[in-house]
Amino acid sequence: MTDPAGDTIVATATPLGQGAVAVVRLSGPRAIAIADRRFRGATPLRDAPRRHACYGRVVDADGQHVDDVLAICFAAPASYTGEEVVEISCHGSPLIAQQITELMSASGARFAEPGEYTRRAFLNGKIDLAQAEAVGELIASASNMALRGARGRLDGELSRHVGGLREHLVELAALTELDLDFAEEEVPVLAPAVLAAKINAAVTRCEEMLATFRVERMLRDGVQVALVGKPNVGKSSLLNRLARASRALVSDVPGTTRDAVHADIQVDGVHLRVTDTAGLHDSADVVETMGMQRTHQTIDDADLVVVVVECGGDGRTATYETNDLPGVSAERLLVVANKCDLGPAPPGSDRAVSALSGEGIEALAGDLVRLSFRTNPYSETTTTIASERQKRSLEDARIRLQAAAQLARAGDHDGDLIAAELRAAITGLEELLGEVTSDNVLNQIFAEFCIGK
Ligand SMILES: Nc1nc2c(ncn2[C@@H]2O[C@H](COP(=O)(O)OP(=O)(O)OP(=O)(O)O)[C@@H](O)[C@H]2O)c(=O)[nH]1
Ligand SMILES: [Mg+2]
Repeated sequence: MTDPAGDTIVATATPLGQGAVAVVRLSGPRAIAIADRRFRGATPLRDAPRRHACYGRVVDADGQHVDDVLAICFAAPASYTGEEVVEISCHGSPLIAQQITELMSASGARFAEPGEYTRRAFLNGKIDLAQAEAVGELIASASNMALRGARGRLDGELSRHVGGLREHLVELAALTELDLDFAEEEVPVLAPAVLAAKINAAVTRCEEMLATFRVERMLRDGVQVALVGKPNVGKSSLLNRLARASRALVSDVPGTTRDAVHADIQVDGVHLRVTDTAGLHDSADVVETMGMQRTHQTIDDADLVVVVVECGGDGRTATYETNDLPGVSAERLLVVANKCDLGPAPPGSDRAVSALSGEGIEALAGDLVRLSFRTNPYSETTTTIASERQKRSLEDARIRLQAAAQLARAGDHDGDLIAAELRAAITGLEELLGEVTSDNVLNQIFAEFCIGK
């Protein structure tokens, strides 16, 4: 196996804390031999059947009983890492798990680095790089939707999609190169217009995948929703209603909220991070001005900006002027009229709610999710990309394909240039899958993993 260090690693695979069971995992060419030095069961692990739970004890160097355990041995390559693996389940005490890990280390195993098991799985060809990243994403998923995306990538959806595109480009490049070989013959294998159309179709596929990046980010980190508006319109009251908890101070004094206040809520399996902000108006107050600067930052970062106005107000707070929020495009904007218990909603508002009575709040929560995904149509079957790295590789591929398409459209038989661009695009896709990769890239990816994964 392509074990870079040729050594056997050990780590606790379960979180440090009390639980029913903790698992210590060894992986490497001597995993079973090392575990056997501390395992006492009906038979030594080396003679036990593979993938079979073996009951026994772990003992320390003096033969003292450390814990009763179940050990399962996996023979290479039929394991998570593709190497020989032993998983030892002990009682879920962090102390016991640590003792067993240390005993295995004293018997010849090395403490694993973060993500080293998954890294080995990648290096041994059990999974590709997009799938390795999906392991981390799966564990970090904060919502059901995020989980579904990560699950799909781990199952190889993205890899198949990108792999299919790469195959297609390899064929196109080969046909283009074929044209070069028969350059004297007047009729090209592929007419320039046909070639350009085929390359353009590949550009579209890259763009479709790139468009999913924002969606995945929203699913993973939560959708950022900003509540903004004039003072006293009820932004903080709305936040509290949405969060079903008293998160922000509410008072009839304008300028109550100074700092940004967050509340995390789950709607339809999506995690929304709603931020209440300092009311926007002209103020000489230093602290309030600082708060308003924060408001502008929150607006810049938001996926959706909810402008709160009020019903039956003094007129000044009931209207929203587009020039109040320069730089916020219409599709990122929702105007919500609060205090609908006091009167009709002012013209120009998209929704009417009452933070006081709760009217319209549930519907609003659902709308926040729908609107956030409006510009990024997402369905359960969409193949999504999740990491910055995947995005960069796809962008590289797209730029090369666009250049190739332009050359093809020009139709001046620049076959070698077109082929070179196609080959460069193929390299971009191979980078995404991790077929060409550097230690640096791997270090970056796996540093974000936890130890034992
Ligand atoms: N009648 C009625 N009053 C409301 C409603 N929502 C909020 N209020 C009242 O409006 C006043 C201001 O509410 P806040 O939530 O503090 O308003 P805000 O927009 O956060 O104000 P600042 O933080 O000062 O910008 C309070 O007295 C609330 O009780 C509503 O739906 N109906
Ligand atoms: Mg407030």
